Amino acid sequence: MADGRLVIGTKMYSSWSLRGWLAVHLAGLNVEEVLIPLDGGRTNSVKDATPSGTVPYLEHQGAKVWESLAIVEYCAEFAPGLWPQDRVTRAAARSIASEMHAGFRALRQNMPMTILNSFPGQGATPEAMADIARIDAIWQDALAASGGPFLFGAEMGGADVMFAPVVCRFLTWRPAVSAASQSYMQAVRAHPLMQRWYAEAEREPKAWRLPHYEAPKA
Ligand SMILES: N[C@@H](CCC(=O)N[C@@H](CS)C(=O)NCC(=O)O)C(=O)O
Repeated sequence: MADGRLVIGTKMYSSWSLRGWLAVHLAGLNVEEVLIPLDGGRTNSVKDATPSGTVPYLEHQGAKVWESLAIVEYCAEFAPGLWPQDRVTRAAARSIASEMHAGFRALRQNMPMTILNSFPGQGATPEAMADIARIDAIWQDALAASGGPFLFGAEMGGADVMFAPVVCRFLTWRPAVSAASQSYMQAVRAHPLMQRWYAEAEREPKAWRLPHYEAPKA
């Protein structure tokens, strides 16, 4: 029997859900997956099922956790390896994870996560490109210090979880990034959990597709 449930949204589109889902699976929590198709606005069934009216939302052994970064932190209590062991490196990992959680609005608005689509060169507003330059620098710094293939070494960790939907966006919208960031994107995409997420997204019903995510940005 499961120890709780993880409520998520449409896998084709829900970037925040991907974060919660990766964290829960990397930590090996035994939870039932409850998937609610998003309607592109405030989805009533999400409002009814979660305290914040958003996904992801985790209930596990009496704990109720919303906000993707809080879910990563909760999962790290069961799998401390989600954060680097070294205090200074851990501070860097938490900083970039928090920066991702709080920022990069222009990227999110102009290059939404829509993982089954390919819109190379679209959505590249100056503001989105400024966000992308910052992300490229963050990734290059972390990879240079750790040696990769993930941001803080050999395994996918909490910072990678927070940036995984950005990798998905970049794979769809294809902005120019450094060679180091391209290798990083390949490593993230090749991770077994990412392969599973993409495969499950492909099996989602066509009726769940939303026009906002299915057209390239001008
Ligand atoms: N800051 C929140 C953001 C969560 C969020 O905005 N999730 C979107 C889906 S990706 C949502 O639930 N939107 C409401 C809806 O689509 O009904 C987090 O980190 O979890």
